[in-house]
Amino acid sequence: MTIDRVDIDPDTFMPILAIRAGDVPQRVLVVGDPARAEHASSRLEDRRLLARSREYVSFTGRHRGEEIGIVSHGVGSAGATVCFEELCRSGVRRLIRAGTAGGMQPRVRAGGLVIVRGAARDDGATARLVPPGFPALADTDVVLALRAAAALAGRDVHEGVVLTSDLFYPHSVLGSDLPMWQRSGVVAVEMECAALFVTAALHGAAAGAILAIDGNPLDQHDDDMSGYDPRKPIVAQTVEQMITIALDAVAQPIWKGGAADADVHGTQA
Ligand code: R1X
Repeated sequence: MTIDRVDIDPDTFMPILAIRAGDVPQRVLVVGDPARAEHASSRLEDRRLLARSREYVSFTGRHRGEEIGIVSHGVGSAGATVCFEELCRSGVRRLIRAGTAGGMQPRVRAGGLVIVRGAARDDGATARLVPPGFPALADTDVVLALRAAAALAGRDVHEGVVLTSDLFYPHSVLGSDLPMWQRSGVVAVEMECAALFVTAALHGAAAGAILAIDGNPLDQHDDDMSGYDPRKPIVAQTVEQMITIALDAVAQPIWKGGAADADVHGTQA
């Protein structure tokens, strides 16, 4: 089952991703790292490189019989929003981010996986798009698709709200606000989910995210991130599982009448 393609001229050129709207599938896996996009795309059948442009590399191919795109969005909400906006303007209807994040609760540790339900908007880009009260929510059907794909992969996952921050390395002037966010109950910290969820919502597209945990800065008493080391075997293994789950979820049927067909308030279109 598919949802209707939105009415977009297939020859519209997306200037920053350097892709033609008509070449972009309705379902796209987005990842931060261009090398990870390239690596994940090796899982696709009939893989085709669409473009390499700045930090954005775009591939298409098929997974479980569905046309899938894989696109890198870089680090941080400002640049990632450019990517998400051009994908939505190209007619993408389901976007799943597969990325890395820091654990924010003691139980959320390196090697864990988090399915994201929503993101605290501590980023700069979404503040320029919608008022502060607008929530950055994952699409319910995408969350369910990710849960089902994780179960198929035999993986336990955490689930919850994450913090999307624009700051990776804090400085002594203002210090780190991670302890405050930990008290709020967020399960992980990363840098792009809020931008994805808000941009998708504004286009009536369905978005979600799954994150591989690469460390836990507060557990490690590493508030200034000086001990950050994502190159652990357990993280590499978890990233592979995350890609499997995310690809399966992005390829799952898009339910007619699901949130992808709803307006931003959840009313059926
Ligand atoms: O979202 C975060 C950012 O893209 C996760 O990894 C990058 C920084 O390490």
